[in-house]
Amino acid sequence: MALVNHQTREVTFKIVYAGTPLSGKTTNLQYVHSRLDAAQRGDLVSVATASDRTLYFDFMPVTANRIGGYAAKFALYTVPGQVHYNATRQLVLRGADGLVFVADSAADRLEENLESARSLMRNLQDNATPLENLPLVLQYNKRDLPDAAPRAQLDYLLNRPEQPFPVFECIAQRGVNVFACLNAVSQIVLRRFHDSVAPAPRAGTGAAPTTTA
Ligand SMILES: Nc1nc2c(ncn2[C@@H]2O[C@H](COP(=O)(O)OP(=O)(O)OP(=O)(O)O)[C@@H](O)[C@H]2O)c(=O)[nH]1
Ligand SMILES: [Mg+2]
Repeated sequence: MALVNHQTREVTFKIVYAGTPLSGKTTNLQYVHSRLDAAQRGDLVSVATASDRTLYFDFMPVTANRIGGYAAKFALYTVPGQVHYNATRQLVLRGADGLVFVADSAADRLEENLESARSLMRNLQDNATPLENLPLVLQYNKRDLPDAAPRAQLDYLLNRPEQPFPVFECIAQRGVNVFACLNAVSQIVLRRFHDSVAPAPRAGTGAAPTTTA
Protein backbone atom coordinates (compact mmCIF):
# COMPACT_ATOMS: atom_id res chain seq x y z
CA MET A 1 0.00 0.00 0.00
CA ALA A 2 1.53 3.32 -1.10
CA LEU A 3 2.78 5.51 1.74
CA VAL A 4 1.93 9.17 1.27
CA ASN A 5 3.85 11.71 3.32
CA HIS A 6 2.18 15.09 2.88
CA GLN A 7 4.84 16.89 4.92
CA THR A 8 7.77 15.81 2.78
CA ARG A 9 5.49 15.55 -0.28
CA GLU A 10 6.62 12.03 -1.08
CA VAL A 11 4.77 8.90 -2.17
CA THR A 12 6.61 5.63 -1.56
CA PHE A 13 5.72 2.41 -3.36
CA LYS A 14 7.01 -0.98 -2.29
CA ILE A 15 8.14 -3.32 -5.07
CA VAL A 16 9.13 -6.84 -4.03
CA TYR A 17 11.23 -9.27 -6.05
CA ALA A 18 10.04 -12.75 -5.12
CA GLY A 19 10.65 -16.07 -6.81
CA THR A 20 12.63 -19.22 -7.07
CA PRO A 21 15.67 -19.78 -4.83
CA LEU A 22 18.88 -18.60 -6.56
CA SER A 23 16.93 -17.31 -9.58
CA GLY A 24 18.71 -13.93 -9.50
CA LYS A 25 16.52 -11.66 -7.34
CA THR A 26 19.47 -10.05 -5.57
CA THR A 27 21.32 -9.77 -8.89
CA ASN A 28 18.48 -7.59 -10.23
CA LEU A 29 18.88 -5.11 -7.40
CA GLN A 30 22.66 -5.16 -7.71
CA TYR A 31 22.35 -4.27 -11.38
CA VAL A 32 19.88 -1.45 -10.75
CA HIS A 33 22.16 -0.15 -8.02
CA SER A 34 25.17 -0.25 -10.31
CA ARG A 35 23.42 1.66 -13.12
CA LEU A 36 21.54 4.40 -11.31
CA ASP A 37 23.12 7.66 -10.39
CA ALA A 38 23.82 7.97 -6.65
CA ALA A 39 21.43 10.94 -6.55
CA GLN A 40 18.63 8.67 -7.74
CA ARG A 41 19.10 5.77 -5.34
CA GLY A 42 20.17 5.02 -1.80
CA ASP A 43 22.50 2.29 -0.61
CA LEU A 44 21.74 -1.33 -1.35
CA VAL A 45 21.33 -2.99 2.01
CA SER A 46 21.75 -6.76 1.88
CA VAL A 47 21.56 -9.18 4.76
CA ALA A 48 23.16 -12.32 3.42
CA THR A 49 24.72 -15.56 4.66
CA ALA A 50 28.44 -16.27 4.24
CA SER A 51 27.64 -17.91 0.90
CA ASP A 52 25.76 -14.82 -0.35
CA ARG A 53 22.29 -16.32 -0.01
CA THR A 54 19.76 -13.72 1.04
CA LEU A 55 19.09 -14.24 4.75
CA TYR A 56 16.46 -11.63 5.44
CA PHE A 57 16.01 -9.30 2.49
CA ASP A 58 17.75 -6.81 0.20
CA PHE A 59 16.53 -3.25 0.20
CA MET A 60 17.24 -0.21 -1.93
CA PRO A 61 15.31 3.06 -2.25
CA VAL A 62 15.00 4.63 -5.71
CA THR A 63 13.71 8.11 -6.42
CA ALA A 64 11.77 8.63 -9.63
CA ASN A 65 10.23 11.75 -11.13
CA ARG A 66 7.50 13.82 -9.53
CA ILE A 67 3.80 13.01 -9.75
CA GLY A 68 1.40 15.83 -9.06
CA GLY A 69 3.93 17.79 -7.01
CA TYR A 70 4.95 14.74 -4.98
CA ALA A 71 8.25 12.86 -5.31
CA ALA A 72 7.62 9.22 -6.27
CA LYS A 73 9.91 6.81 -4.48
CA PHE A 74 10.22 3.10 -4.98
CA ALA A 75 11.42 0.90 -2.14
CA LEU A 76 12.82 -2.20 -3.83
CA TYR A 77 12.99 -5.39 -1.78
CA THR A 78 13.94 -9.00 -2.43
CA VAL A 79 12.77 -11.91 -0.35
CA PRO A 80 15.03 -14.81 0.60
CA GLY A 81 14.43 -17.71 -1.78
CA GLN A 82 15.40 -20.57 0.51
CA VAL A 83 12.42 -22.73 1.42
CA HIS A 84 12.92 -22.54 5.20
CA TYR A 85 12.70 -18.74 5.29
CA ASN A 86 9.00 -18.65 4.49
CA ALA A 87 8.03 -16.61 7.55
CA THR A 88 10.48 -13.91 6.48
CA ARG A 89 9.18 -14.01 2.92
CA GLN A 90 5.65 -13.50 4.11
CA LEU A 91 6.73 -10.56 6.26
CA VAL A 92 8.65 -8.85 3.45
CA LEU A 93 5.68 -9.30 1.10
CA ARG A 94 3.39 -7.36 3.43
CA GLY A 95 2.36 -3.99 2.12
CA ALA A 96 3.79 -4.62 -1.36
CA ASP A 97 2.39 -2.42 -4.13
CA GLY A 98 3.87 -4.51 -6.93
CA LEU A 99 5.68 -7.79 -7.45
CA VAL A 100 8.31 -9.18 -9.78
CA PHE A 101 8.32 -12.97 -9.82
CA VAL A 102 11.82 -14.05 -10.84
CA ALA A 103 11.87 -17.55 -12.32
CA ASP A 104 14.98 -19.55 -13.16
CA SER A 105 15.02 -20.58 -16.83
CA ALA A 106 17.26 -23.60 -16.23
CA ALA A 107 15.50 -26.72 -17.48
CA ASP A 108 16.18 -28.54 -14.20
CA ARG A 109 14.60 -25.79 -12.05
CA LEU A 110 11.04 -26.01 -13.38
CA GLU A 111 9.73 -27.82 -10.32
CA GLU A 112 11.31 -25.23 -8.01
CA ASN A 113 9.75 -22.43 -10.07
CA LEU A 114 6.34 -23.98 -9.69
CA GLU A 115 6.73 -24.59 -5.97
CA SER A 116 7.94 -21.04 -5.48
CA ALA A 117 4.94 -19.64 -7.38
CA ARG A 118 2.58 -21.73 -5.25
CA SER A 119 4.29 -20.59 -2.08
CA LEU A 120 3.94 -16.96 -3.19
CA MET A 121 0.20 -17.43 -3.77
CA ARG A 122 -0.18 -19.00 -0.33
CA ASN A 123 1.69 -16.13 1.30
CA LEU A 124 -0.39 -13.53 -0.51
CA GLN A 125 -3.55 -15.29 0.59
CA ASP A 126 -2.34 -15.48 4.18
CA ASN A 127 -1.50 -11.78 4.02
CA ALA A 128 -5.00 -11.07 2.68
CA THR A 129 -3.50 -9.41 -0.41
CA PRO A 130 -4.90 -11.44 -3.30
CA LEU A 131 -3.19 -11.14 -6.64
CA GLU A 132 -6.20 -9.42 -8.21
CA ASN A 133 -5.25 -6.32 -6.24
CA LEU A 134 -1.52 -6.55 -6.80
CA PRO A 135 0.35 -5.87 -10.04
CA LEU A 136 2.75 -8.67 -10.92
CA VAL A 137 5.20 -9.10 -13.74
CA LEU A 138 7.01 -12.32 -14.56
CA GLN A 139 10.73 -12.36 -15.13
CA TYR A 140 12.21 -15.40 -16.85
CA ASN A 141 15.82 -14.94 -15.85
CA LYS A 142 19.03 -16.65 -16.95
CA ARG A 143 18.01 -16.76 -20.60
CA ASP A 144 21.74 -17.11 -21.36
CA LEU A 145 21.84 -20.68 -20.03
CA PRO A 146 22.38 -23.27 -22.77
CA ASP A 147 19.68 -25.47 -21.22
CA ALA A 148 17.15 -22.65 -20.76
CA ALA A 149 13.59 -23.94 -21.00
CA PRO A 150 11.59 -22.56 -23.93
CA ARG A 151 9.52 -19.52 -23.07
CA ALA A 152 6.32 -21.36 -23.97
CA GLN A 153 7.08 -23.99 -21.34
CA LEU A 154 7.61 -21.34 -18.66
CA ASP A 155 4.42 -19.60 -19.78
CA TYR A 156 2.52 -22.86 -19.47
CA LEU A 157 3.85 -23.42 -15.95
CA LEU A 158 3.73 -19.92 -14.53
CA ASN A 159 1.48 -17.62 -16.51
CA ARG A 160 -2.28 -17.62 -16.76
CA PRO A 161 -4.10 -17.74 -20.09
CA GLU A 162 -6.81 -15.30 -19.05
CA GLN A 163 -5.29 -11.86 -18.42
CA PRO A 164 -1.66 -13.01 -18.75
CA PHE A 165 0.98 -11.29 -16.66
CA PRO A 166 3.57 -9.25 -18.57
CA VAL A 167 6.68 -11.37 -19.17
CA PHE A 168 10.30 -10.23 -19.40
CA GLU A 169 13.06 -12.52 -20.57
CA CYS A 170 16.16 -11.36 -18.71
CA ILE A 171 19.82 -11.98 -18.13
CA ALA A 172 20.11 -10.16 -14.83
CA GLN A 173 23.81 -10.92 -14.57
CA ARG A 174 24.37 -8.73 -17.64
CA GLY A 175 21.46 -6.39 -17.00
CA VAL A 176 19.47 -7.50 -20.02
CA ASN A 177 15.85 -6.32 -19.60
CA VAL A 178 16.32 -5.61 -15.89
CA PHE A 179 15.15 -2.00 -16.23
CA ALA A 180 12.43 -2.91 -18.72
CA CYS A 181 11.02 -5.26 -16.11
CA LEU A 182 11.28 -2.76 -13.24
CA ASN A 183 9.81 0.01 -15.36
CA ALA A 184 6.86 -2.17 -16.34
CA VAL A 185 5.86 -3.00 -12.79
CA SER A 186 6.49 0.60 -11.66
CA GLN A 187 4.26 1.96 -14.42
CA ILE A 188 1.40 -0.36 -13.50
CA VAL A 189 1.76 0.57 -9.82
CA LEU A 190 1.78 4.28 -10.64
CA ARG A 191 -1.22 3.99 -12.93
CA ARG A 192 -3.19 2.15 -10.26
CA PHE A 193 -2.27 4.75 -7.67
CA HIS A 194 -3.21 7.56 -10.00
CA ASP A 195 -6.55 5.92 -10.79
CA SER A 196 -7.25 5.43 -7.09
CA VAL A 197 -6.73 9.09 -6.20
CA ALA A 198 -7.86 10.79 -9.42
CA PRO A 199 -9.98 8.49 -11.59
CA ALA A 200 -9.66 10.64 -14.76
CA PRO A 201 -7.93 11.80 -16.84
CA ARG A 202 -4.80 9.59 -16.88
CA ALA A 203 -1.72 11.75 -16.73
CA GLY A 204 1.61 11.99 -14.99
CA THR A 205 2.21 8.25 -14.85
CA GLY A 206 5.61 8.47 -16.51
CA ALA A 207 7.58 8.62 -13.28
CA ALA A 208 9.07 5.14 -13.26
CA PRO A 209 12.82 4.85 -12.73
CA THR A 210 14.51 4.84 -16.10
CA THR A 211 17.97 4.46 -17.50
CA THR A 212 19.48 4.18 -20.92
CA ALA A 213 20.59 0.57 -20.20
N1 LIG B 1 23.77 -17.61 -15.90
C1 LIG B 1 23.16 -16.66 -15.17
N2 LIG B 1 23.35 -16.61 -13.85
C2 LIG B 1 22.73 -15.64 -13.15
C3 LIG B 1 21.87 -14.68 -13.77
N3 LIG B 1 21.39 -13.87 -12.82
C4 LIG B 1 21.91 -14.27 -11.66
N4 LIG B 1 22.72 -15.34 -11.84
C5 LIG B 1 23.52 -16.06 -10.84
O1 LIG B 1 22.64 -16.85 -10.04
C6 LIG B 1 23.16 -16.98 -8.72
C7 LIG B 1 22.11 -16.58 -7.71
O2 LIG B 1 21.85 -15.19 -7.85
P1 LIG B 1 21.18 -14.35 -6.68
O3 LIG B 1 20.88 -13.01 -7.23
O4 LIG B 1 21.96 -14.42 -5.42
O5 LIG B 1 19.84 -15.18 -6.50
P2 LIG B 1 18.68 -14.95 -5.42
O6 LIG B 1 17.42 -15.24 -6.14
O7 LIG B 1 18.80 -13.61 -4.80
O8 LIG B 1 19.02 -16.08 -4.36
P3 LIG B 1 18.34 -16.28 -2.90
O9 LIG B 1 18.21 -14.94 -2.28
O10 LIG B 1 19.27 -17.17 -2.14
O11 LIG B 1 17.02 -16.94 -3.18
C8 LIG B 1 24.41 -16.10 -8.67
O12 LIG B 1 25.55 -16.90 -8.87
C9 LIG B 1 24.22 -15.15 -9.85
O13 LIG B 1 25.43 -14.67 -10.39
C10 LIG B 1 21.70 -14.76 -15.21
O14 LIG B 1 20.98 -13.98 -15.83
N5 LIG B 1 22.36 -15.78 -15.83
MG1 LIG C 1 18.87 -13.07 -2.83
